[in-house]
Amino acid sequence: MGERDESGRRGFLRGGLAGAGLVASSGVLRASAAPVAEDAVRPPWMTTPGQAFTNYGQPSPQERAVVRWISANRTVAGNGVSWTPLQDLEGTVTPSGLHFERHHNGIPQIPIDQHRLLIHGLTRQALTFSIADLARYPIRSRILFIECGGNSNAGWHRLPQQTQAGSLHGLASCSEWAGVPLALLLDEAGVDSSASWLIAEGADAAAVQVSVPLAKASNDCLLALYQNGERIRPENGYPLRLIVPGWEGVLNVKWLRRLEVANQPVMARNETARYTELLPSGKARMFTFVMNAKSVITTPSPGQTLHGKGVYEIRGLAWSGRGRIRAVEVSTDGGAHWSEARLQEPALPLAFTRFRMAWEWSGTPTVLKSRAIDETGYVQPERSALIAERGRNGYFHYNAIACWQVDEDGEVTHVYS
Ligand SMILES: Nc1nc2c(c(=O)[nH]1)N[C@H]1C(S)=C(S)[C@@H](COP(=O)(O)O)O[C@H]1N2
Ligand SMILES: [Mo]
Repeated sequence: MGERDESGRRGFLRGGLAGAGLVASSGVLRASAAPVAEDAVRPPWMTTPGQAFTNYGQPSPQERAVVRWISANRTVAGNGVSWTPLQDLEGTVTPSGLHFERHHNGIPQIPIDQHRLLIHGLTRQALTFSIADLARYPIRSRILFIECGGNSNAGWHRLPQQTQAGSLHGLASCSEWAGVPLALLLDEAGVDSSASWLIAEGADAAAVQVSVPLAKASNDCLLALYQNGERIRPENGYPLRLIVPGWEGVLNVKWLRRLEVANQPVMARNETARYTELLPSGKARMFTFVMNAKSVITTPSPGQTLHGKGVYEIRGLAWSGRGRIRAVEVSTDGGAHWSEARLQEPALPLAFTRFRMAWEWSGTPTVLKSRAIDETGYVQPERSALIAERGRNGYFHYNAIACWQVDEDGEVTHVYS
């Protein structure tokens, strides 16, 4: 049955709960019944004309609390992160102004007509492109998540951190990215057969450098010019950004200025001192590019309160760097039983996938969990399994099942199982 058949109150109950009649008769989903006469009174905003046009729209001032949560590094200028408030958003696309941020040295202010992209190294010819030059190539667009490799790393702490879902897992966002397929420009430059890596460099003060295997670079990478229909926001890489679908956020170099075709990785700080981790065996994990499947329940989630027993819709996001989300299973009893949530269509590969499931809360304390399964059959692990595999030196790539406890007052907190 498609989403449409399941819309409305009856579908909600039928699709999500056995014994729907029982829930309906308990009256938990009713709207408040107002006397009809009250509807006839016109509110003040219907008695005078509204406000004037604006050149660029802004969210309602009443939504002022829906903001990125900033965590700035006080010792390095412009270094830090800001988190997407996942718990306050719906659907799958992150509003551009709420896309998470990770800057190593601030946001450069680049005049668009002075920006250049250089492609050089093991190529038949070196090429430079202005933004206007790039705009003459065919454009492709995809809805894709970007997730920092350090997202969710509070999960490695011994005690569950008490903060909102977005401040735990919101170094991940999803946008429509439009730009020129990188493969086209690599073809034009003429890549030497000895080449195996592509080194990308940003035009920020940190001059962030990363190495991308050439096979990935010439497969599905994009040189993005647009984000959610408009030019990329300054903080997300204006005017040009490399998009490496499904792989660690750091590879998605912002303010992209240089691509060097090479036969070895550059071994920059971000791939040696960072993003390399010791395993219990003493071996190091390195170049762990793909982001594994993850899911998080955004409603209800920590900091939110359920107002009494009855029917609620559990809502959340799932994504995988290996492709499409095949299923999301939800447990409302701490993991004893699991049921499949409904996925919002279309469930696109390498994009946020929204899941929803009806739940009748009995009013007794319980733990909510979700686990993502992607199209490769990969199943999001329990925290204990992740720690058994990775040991206690982990900092990056934490993707264990998140557990939200609902207490008898309906308050939601973060727990580990
Ligand atoms: N030039 C440049 N590119 C960069 C970074 C940076 O600081 N400078 N940060 C990287 C990291 S670690 C991540 S997770 C993503 C963050 O992208 P966003 O700020 O658009 O969310 O950009 C990557 N690209
Ligand atoms: Mo990152």
